[in-house]
Amino acid sequence: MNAREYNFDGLVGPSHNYAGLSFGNVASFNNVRSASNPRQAALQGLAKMRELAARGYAQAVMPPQGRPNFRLLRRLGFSGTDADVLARAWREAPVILACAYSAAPMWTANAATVSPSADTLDGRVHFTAANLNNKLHRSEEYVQATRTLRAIFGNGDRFVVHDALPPVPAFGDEGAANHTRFAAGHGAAGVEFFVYGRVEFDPSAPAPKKYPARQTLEASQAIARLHGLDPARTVFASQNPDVIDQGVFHNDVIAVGNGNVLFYHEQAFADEAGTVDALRRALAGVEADLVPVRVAGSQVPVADAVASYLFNSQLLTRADGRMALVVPHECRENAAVSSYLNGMVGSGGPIEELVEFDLRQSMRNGGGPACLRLRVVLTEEEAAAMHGGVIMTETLYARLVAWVEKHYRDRIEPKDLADPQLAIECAAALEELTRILELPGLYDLS
Ligand code: SUG
Repeated sequence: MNAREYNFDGLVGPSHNYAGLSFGNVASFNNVRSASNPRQAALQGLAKMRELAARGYAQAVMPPQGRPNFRLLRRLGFSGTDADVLARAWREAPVILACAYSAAPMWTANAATVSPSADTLDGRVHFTAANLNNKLHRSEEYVQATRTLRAIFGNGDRFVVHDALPPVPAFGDEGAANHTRFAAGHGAAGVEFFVYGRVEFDPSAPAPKKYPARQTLEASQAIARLHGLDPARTVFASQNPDVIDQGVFHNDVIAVGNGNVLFYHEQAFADEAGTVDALRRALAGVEADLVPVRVAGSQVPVADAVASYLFNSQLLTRADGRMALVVPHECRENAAVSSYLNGMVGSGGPIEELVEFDLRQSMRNGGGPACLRLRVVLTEEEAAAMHGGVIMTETLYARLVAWVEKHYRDRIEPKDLADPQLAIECAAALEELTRILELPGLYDLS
């Protein structure tokens, strides 16, 4: 079947900031309380979307979430007018205020897990919004993510958007950051690959010691059930707990897959040989040959992979069937990674081309090219059935750039989160955005 992979990139919101909220995410911790530039962050993200759309890839935009999250603040006992709530939260619990202002919904790889119709029992595209319950600042994203996905994929004949899994540690779910799909082509029946960091009901299973494992096996299995996946075409694998302890908080920081290619670090999985073998066997069942592109620790140490986000790249199939790797500039600034990439391109392997972007504003919070996008494979009929107002075009790009330039600040420091004017500016920006994207009623900010 004719199908394309749409990349839904998160549009960075007007209060983009660095709050050091993600224990286990090295960049988030290192940049705590430094000043951010929301305008530049949004423009960097839009430039990536525009360039990839211009190169012929199917590209769409995922709107930002409402900030601050007044519902969270009021639930935690901050009351009065909006300005009172902000002032008291800043005085008594600045970390909670930062959580309510978190920039994190921009990383839409964590918004949901998506199974294309070629993989599901009922032939519809299935989405499950991720509960992200490992971190307070991400634990309510699923409310708006579900609402946004239902607004875009509202056609029940073609799509189903499931409620998030129960928001408890046993079902910790981080969405597509721990999920990859392999297939001979986007429209062909595929193999869905789930990577988890710990097993709730088996205390003897491998688990990290220093940093939290955010995804559980139980969550991955529940999603596979909800989506009606064929067990013969579903593979579950344990992440290597040692690399979680080195800052690999999601599997997409150490591996990425596309088509029949798995680009990964030798230390990514608890059982490398068993994992690659399970994938190879499952792919054989859909008439595809797995092509592993393995990076050894002697070529790129884990610390360099984490610092450069080499594996948080987008692996895209070009119109000629060859593949391009979309990497952040940081990959060029790291000697080991840059030399690896020079050797890889043109070596006869499946990855033919490198595309580089400046995504520094996102990278400083631990989000690379792959974090910024949610992959949704759609047939032509499904693409026609989704809301078209979010598809990236030159016209939409120009309108969004003008909108960013009108509404966004170029500097936010921690103390600015207490400024009631910032909340007013954010609300005005989103109100106008619903008109640009033709999504009235997208937000319930009451
Ligand atoms: O969950 N950072 C995000 C980064 C998410 C990256 N996504 C993928 N790997 N797919 C996180 O750790 C930092 C926010 C702050 O510190 O202000 C943050 O949430």
